Amino acid sequence: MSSPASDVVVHPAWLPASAFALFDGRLVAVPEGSDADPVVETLRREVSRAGAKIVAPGEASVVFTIDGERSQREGFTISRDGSRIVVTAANGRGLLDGFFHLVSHREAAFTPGTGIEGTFTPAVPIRMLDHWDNIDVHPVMGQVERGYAGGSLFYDDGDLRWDLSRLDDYARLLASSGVNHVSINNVNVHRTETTLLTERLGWVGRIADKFRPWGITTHLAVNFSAPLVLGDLDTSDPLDPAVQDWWKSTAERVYAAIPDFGGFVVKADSEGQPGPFAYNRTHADGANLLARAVAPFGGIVHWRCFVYNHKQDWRDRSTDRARAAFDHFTPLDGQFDDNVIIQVKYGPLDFQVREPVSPLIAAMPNTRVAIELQVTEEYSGQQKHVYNLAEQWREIFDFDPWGSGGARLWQIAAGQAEGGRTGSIVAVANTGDDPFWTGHPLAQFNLYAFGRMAWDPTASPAALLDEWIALTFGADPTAVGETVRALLAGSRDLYESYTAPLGVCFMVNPGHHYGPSIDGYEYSPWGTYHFADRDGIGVDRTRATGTGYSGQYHEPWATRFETLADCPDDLLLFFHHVPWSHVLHDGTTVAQHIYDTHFAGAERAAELPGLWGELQPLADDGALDEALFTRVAALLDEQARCAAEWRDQLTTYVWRHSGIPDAQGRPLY
Ligand code: GCW
Repeated sequence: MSSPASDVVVHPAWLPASAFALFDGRLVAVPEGSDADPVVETLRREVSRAGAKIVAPGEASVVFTIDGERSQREGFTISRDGSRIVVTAANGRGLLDGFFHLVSHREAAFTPGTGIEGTFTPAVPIRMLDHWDNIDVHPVMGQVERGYAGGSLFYDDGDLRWDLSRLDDYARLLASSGVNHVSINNVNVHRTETTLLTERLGWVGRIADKFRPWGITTHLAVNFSAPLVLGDLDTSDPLDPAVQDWWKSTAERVYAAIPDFGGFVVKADSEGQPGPFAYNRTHADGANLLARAVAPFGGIVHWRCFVYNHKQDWRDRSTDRARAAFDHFTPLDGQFDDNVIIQVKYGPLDFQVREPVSPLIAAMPNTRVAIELQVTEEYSGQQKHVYNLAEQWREIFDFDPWGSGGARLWQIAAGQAEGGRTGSIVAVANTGDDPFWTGHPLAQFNLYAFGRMAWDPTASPAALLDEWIALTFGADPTAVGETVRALLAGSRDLYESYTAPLGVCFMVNPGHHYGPSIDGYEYSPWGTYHFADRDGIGVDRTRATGTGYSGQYHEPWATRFETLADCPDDLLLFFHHVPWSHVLHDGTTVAQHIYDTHFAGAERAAELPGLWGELQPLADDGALDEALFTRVAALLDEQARCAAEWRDQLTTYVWRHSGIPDAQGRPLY
């Protein structure tokens, strides 16, 4: 076991004591807990911790009650009985969700007529955070792959953390936001991490014990070649009976140790991870192999679709990474077992700031689909820049793959699209052992918003921001709240304005993916090109003259993306290769658009430190957490610096390649 964690002060995020003020002194009735449903006991503790007194239902002003006959197993109902609030649910987790619903509504919760009553049911049953945590510190990726918030909350340099008590606070934060499933290791499952299934299974059990009282189910990412990697067999062929037996007996051992284990997450045939292709088998063969091992116990397999050739020849312009997931998986629709959920990244490339929604999500009506998001900000400023992910998720969830009048994207995961089946909403976590949990303190908002939007994918980012600000910083409209709102609202558009333009993607430094490197991936094997030259820029993904990717969409999008005049400007360079002088819908040329957005974006970023700096007196007199103030101040300086670097590289690149001067004569180098 590793050494005890230092006694660092952990920030309460959106659950400071002040957030519970309305329960202080209140009389509340809560059922007795039981071994069968430990979350009820958690609720009792939460109610007491909030300062309420637990009393019999007859004396209470808030009554939590379990209704075993309730038709919805998930969610809760809030009603009023005279002046009493009654929260009803089928189980402890439903009641806990109801409790946090009241907390998040603050005064309104106890004010009649404010509309907090009703039945609240999550859109999807599985709202999962995937942690890309390594046990061993990986030589390139560190303790947490794409982690920007310090080390792992679970592991510390080769070992399980000696002190897991911080997971109590973590699980509480996740549960309060709506998350109810976690996967606890990297999907790139290295040798040591493979043993979480076997000799290190006890660790998984200890972590699951921490999440269980909050109604959170634990899953594990597994290595498809585990039987081979662990040296038990000389094959991982999914059709080999010995391999099938290996997975069955392994699953039996896992469920004997952790009876409520959630299931497996798998990255196969992707970026060097092993998979069924090695045996000429399909991904349905592979997924069903694992699904059949966990099915007797109610387990689920989340099978990722991030399958593409990462050793592409950049000279070959016919291969298109964006096509790959759709091409691999749509022929398999209908072949996956019922307990397989196909996990698809929201875009066809890789968590970019602007890419079209993946056509695969709407192309498998006979398959359960999970939409995969990244809360960790690999490509969106790495928790050094302010970036409001909820604003981006709003657009993603609202995308209408069959055109207006048809289902929205989120409804596919929710099983509400025609012929569709219920899937899940999943995101890669942005947390670590950083005292602020998320590196950038304002990135806590994204964690909160993920849970809330996985529960209610129609939620408004502005309303969630208000809710989160009130919980975290207090409800009164203060300078802090106003400034935080000013920083976060619109921050996605701001980031986009000074980074890769018009949906062209990447242009980041290879490897770590932070900061500009316009040609960084241009001659690499990764399939992420922009094809800029003296004449123009962009990827021709049309059916007429390009890779044909536009044809993977249903109408009206297939035609809209294909047709230069109709393609949305913000995705122009994703679908078309155009001259620098191409005129956008607003009348500016591509070259001038890049100049204008980048100069304006960097200028705006340069103003942010000053805006935040106005709060200095509040930090001085203790009204604002000084450590938080200082951390944000330093990060805003870095954002401003980095935005200027992006501006100068992008604008100079355009100038040198196109020879088109900036109409406003701003400095180019
Ligand atoms: O975005 C890419 C990341 C990899 C990651 C991969 C994936 C875990 O750069 O670090 O690997 O996606 O989603 O599997």
